Amino acid sequence: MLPKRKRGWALWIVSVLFMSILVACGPTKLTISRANLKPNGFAARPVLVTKTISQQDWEENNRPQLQEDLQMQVFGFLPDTSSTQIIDQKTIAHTAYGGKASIEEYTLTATAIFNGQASTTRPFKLVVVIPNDTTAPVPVIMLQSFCPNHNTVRHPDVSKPAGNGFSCDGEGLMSKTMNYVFGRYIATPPMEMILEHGYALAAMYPSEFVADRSERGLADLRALSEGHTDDQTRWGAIAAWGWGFSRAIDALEQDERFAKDGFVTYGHSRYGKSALVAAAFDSRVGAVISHQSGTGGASLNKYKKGESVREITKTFPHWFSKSYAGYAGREQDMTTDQHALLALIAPRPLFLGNARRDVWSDPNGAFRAAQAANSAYNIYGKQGLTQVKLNDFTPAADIAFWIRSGTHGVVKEDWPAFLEFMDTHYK
Ligand code: GTR
Repeated sequence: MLPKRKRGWALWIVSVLFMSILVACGPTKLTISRANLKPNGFAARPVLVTKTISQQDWEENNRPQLQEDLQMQVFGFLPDTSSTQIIDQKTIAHTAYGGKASIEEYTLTATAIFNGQASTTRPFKLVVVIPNDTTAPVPVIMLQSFCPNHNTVRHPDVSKPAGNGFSCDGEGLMSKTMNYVFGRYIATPPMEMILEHGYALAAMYPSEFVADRSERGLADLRALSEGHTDDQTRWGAIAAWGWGFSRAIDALEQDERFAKDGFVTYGHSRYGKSALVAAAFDSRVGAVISHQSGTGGASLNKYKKGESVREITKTFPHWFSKSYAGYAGREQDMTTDQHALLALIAPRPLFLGNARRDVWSDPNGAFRAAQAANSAYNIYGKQGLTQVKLNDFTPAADIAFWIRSGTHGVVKEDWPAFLEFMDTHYK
C-alpha cells in the first residue's frame, strides 16, 4: 500500500491520464459544447404516421413493421421464441439495508430459438432487493450495468461473476476516478432511497451472457443465434441485452410480490439503449427509464450531432447488426430512425435522461425523436411528450424528458428525478 501522500499523487496522475484518454476520444466533445434547449434541425423531424389510424391497425400492421425495420437496419434480429430456466433461487439476506429489505439471488439460463434452432446462454445471476414492509405488489426497477452485481447491490454474499475479473469495486483508484468522472451513482444506485420510495430492484450484469467485448461478444452472439444465417442482420449485444431484461421478467412475473405493470427497465448509456429495446419488443415492460442512451438509443441517426453511426459501430462492432455499420455516412438511406424505437413503447411511461454537456449522446436528437413518437401515444388517447423545451421537465407526462447541467454519468440529481417519474406513474 502506498503512503497517503503518494496515493494522492497517484490518484491525480491516474485522473489526468484518464481525462487525457477521454479528451483524445469522442465522449469529451460533450464537455466542450452544450445542447441547445430548443428543439432544432427542421430536416430531422421524422414523421411516424401521416394519417389517423386505429389502435388495431397500429398494433397489427405498423408496430410489426417498425420492429422489422429496426431489426433489419439497426439492432439485428431477436429470437423467434425464447424461454428462461431458473436453475437456483436463494435468499441471501432477510434484513439488509438496516432491516428494510431482503436480497434474493437467482441463477438463470435463457434459451433463444432462431429458425427452429435453440441455443442456451451460460448461467447468469439476477439479484433482487425487495422491500420488507410492504403487503401490496411493488414495482421493480430492473437494472443492467457494466459493473457486476456485487457492485450494484453491496452485500458480501452477492456472487461475483464467474471467470470475469472486471469490477467497479472498492477503494481502488480506478473506481474513485470513475465515480469522480461519471458521478456517484455510476456503479451503485442509491438503494436506501429506492426502498424509501417503495420499489424493488432487480440487477443483472449482461456481460455474463453476452460479453461486452468485440471478439468475445461477437462469438457469444453467434453462438446464441446459430439458426440466423444472415450475417448482416445477426443481433448485436444491445438487442441481446434488451432480450436479457425480458428473461429476467420471465423469472419474476409469476411472483405475487411484484406489480404486473411494474417491470421498469432502467439503464445508463449502453444499457439505456438496451432498456429501450426491451420495452419496444416486450409488452410486459411497464415503463422505461433510459438515461443518456444516445446513438442507437433515443437519439436520431439522421442529421445527428455527437457520436456518429460510423464512430459507434467502429468502436463497438458487437453492439449492433452489421447492417447498421453499413449505413455510416448514408444514414439518409435508412427507412427507419430511433423515434420508431420510442414509438414502440407507447402508451407506456418513458423517461429520457440527458445532460446539457453530453452532446456526445445528442439530447436534442433524442428530444426530436420523442416529439415524433407522440403520434403513437396519440393513437392510445395519450399525449406523449408535452414539453416544448428540453428543460421543462414534466415527470407526470407519458414521455418525461430530463436534462440537467453537467456531463455523461449518473450524478446526485439523477436518481431523485428517476424516482419522481416513478412516483407520478405508480402512486
Ligand atoms: C460511449 C458510447 C456511447 C455510450 C457510452 C456508454 O463511449 O460511445 O454510445 O453508450 O459509451 O455506454 O458508456
